[in-house]
This record gives sequence, structure tokens and C-alpha cells, in this order.
Amino acid sequence: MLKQASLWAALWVAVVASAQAQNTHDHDHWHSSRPDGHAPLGVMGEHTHHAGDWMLSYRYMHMAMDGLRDGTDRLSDQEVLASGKGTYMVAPQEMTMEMHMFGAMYAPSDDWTLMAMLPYVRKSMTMKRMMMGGGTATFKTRSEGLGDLKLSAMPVVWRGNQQQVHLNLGISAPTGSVEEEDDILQMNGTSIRNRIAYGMQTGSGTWDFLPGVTYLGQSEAFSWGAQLGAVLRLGENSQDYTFGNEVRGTVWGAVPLSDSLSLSARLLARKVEKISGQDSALAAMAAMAPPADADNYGGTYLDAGFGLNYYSRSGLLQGHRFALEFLVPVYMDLNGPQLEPSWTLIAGWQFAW
Ligand SMILES: [Cu+2]
Repeated sequence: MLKQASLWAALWVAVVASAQAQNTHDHDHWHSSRPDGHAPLGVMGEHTHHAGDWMLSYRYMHMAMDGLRDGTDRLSDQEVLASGKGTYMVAPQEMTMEMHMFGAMYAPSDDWTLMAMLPYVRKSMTMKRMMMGGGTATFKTRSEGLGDLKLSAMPVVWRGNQQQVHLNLGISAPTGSVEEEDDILQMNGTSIRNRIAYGMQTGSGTWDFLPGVTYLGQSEAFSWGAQLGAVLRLGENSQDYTFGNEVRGTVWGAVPLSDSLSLSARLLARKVEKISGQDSALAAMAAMAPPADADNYGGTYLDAGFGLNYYSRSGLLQGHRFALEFLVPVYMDLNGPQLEPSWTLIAGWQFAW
């Protein structure tokens, strides 16, 4: 963790130094007042504002997971039950994660933009369980509540000819829950109330540092950008574990079709580490259900995204933005057995003044 933090620090120093060396003023600035002036909707903290600007936003995110995988191999229910220590009695079937994300941005100056994001999360997971006598039964666990509040500052450190680089200096506060419970089906057909799996919690339980760097460029007919970001967990949560650190890189391109509509394509690569430590309330279930086992989290993912941005230029909705993005996995190497992501849909609204 310290090593990663110092790498990020070194990267910032390099970016800031080059910004000071190259800062010139006789060129066009990158500007956001076109449909592709905002990146594909799933990229967070990807644009900045002018001094005194405010923006409100709402995003709805739906992520579907379906099918089991360990490493790069798909597994059947039977293979999952026979995998690991050979003691699994439960095979996850599908999971959905929904998120309502409320955001606000404010720029105290042209060089600094501030952002706050508060998610409300809803999750459900369906599992198949081996029953006494040899049959199977399915049951579902659910959770719902506030996620983790994210606050960030985005200083612009370099401006070029219709290009800019800004940093993402974010912190995630543990406002979500790591103590969600639900009824878990037992072998004899009864249910007991218990802590639900790590991935079903609505928060991380830790303060997380969210560093990043974003590059934006545009020409008359095209725009592009790239963002490198990380989630670095600080310490351990109240239930004695820490979700894995995450590193994420994304690149995108967008074409304005008119002065209000643009299409985008992007690639998103992510690496998520395993959970370290263990929730003692899940210890008894860890040998029975893969999602209750802290080893079955994280992996390496490559997703492709296709998006649409609409910027309303006139009428009642003048200045409002509407956007959609759809992401599908193209490569996955999971620390499994675990459910694999099958698709993500993001829809959102943004209004700046
Ligand atoms: Cu904004």
C-alpha cells in the first residue's frame, strides 16, 4: 500500500513539474460545452468546471452478474461444489447491483473543481443450496442502503491546445454498511439470520484514498481521454477485514454527430486485489459458500463500453445533459470461484449553471 502511494506521489510530482515547465497561454483551452465535453457516463471525475460553476447529477447504474468462473474458466454448479476445499454446499446463481448516485460539483476557480458523490445501493444474490437428502433449493439475500460518500478535488495541472490534465484527489468515507444481514437457508430447510457475504455489503467500512490522473483532448470532429485511478484502502474496517485495493485505467474516444449528440467507445481495465482479513460473522459459512470466503474476491477485468451523450441546446431542458453507457466484459481472470459480471448499464442526468 505504501509502495503504491509513493508511486502515485511520484507520478503527481512529475505531472505538476511538467505542467509548470509547459504552461503557455496562446492556445484554445479544452472546453466542456459540447455533447462529448463530458466523457462516457461511467467515468467519474472526468471533467472540470470554470470558476463559479455548479453542477448537479444523478446516475442510475445496473450491474448484472451471472454464471461462475475461477480464473479464466467458466464453472458449472457441480464444479463449484467440488472446488476449493471440497466443502462448498452453495453455488451462487446470479447477482444484481443497482446504484442511485447523486453528485454535486463546484469550481471555486478555473484550476480547482470540487465534487461530492453519494450512492444509494441495492443488491440481491440468488444462490442454489444442497439440501439434506440430496436435492437443491434456491434462496436469495438482499441488502439496501447508503453507500460510501466520496469527496474529491480536481486541480487542473496542465493546459495545452484543446487538451488538459487534471488530478483526482479523492477520499471515500465509510458511510455505507458492513453489517448487513439476511435470512440464510439451512440444509434442513429452516433459515437463520446471519451476516451476508462481503460483496453484498453496501460499503467498504474503511476510509479509502482515491488518487487519479485524467487527460482530456478534443478537436473539431473528435474527442478523447484517458484516466488512471486507484482505490487504496486505509486500515481495517470494524469487522476486521479490508476490501482489496483497486487500480483502474480507461481510454475513450467520442464523435459528436451534431451539436447536441455524441457517441463514445471506451476500454476499461481493472485489477482488484483479494480481501484481507476475515469477518468473524462469516467464518462459519466461509467453507460452505464461496461468497462468504474472503479468498473469492477480486480479479483482472477488461470491459468495452459504448455510450451516448445528449446535450440539450434549447427549450425547457436547455443546458441539461442526458447520457447512457453500456459495458460488457471482454476478458476476466477472477480470484474465484465467484460470479462473473455480465453487463452494466448506466443512465444519467447532469445540469450545470
Ligand atoms: Cu460537472
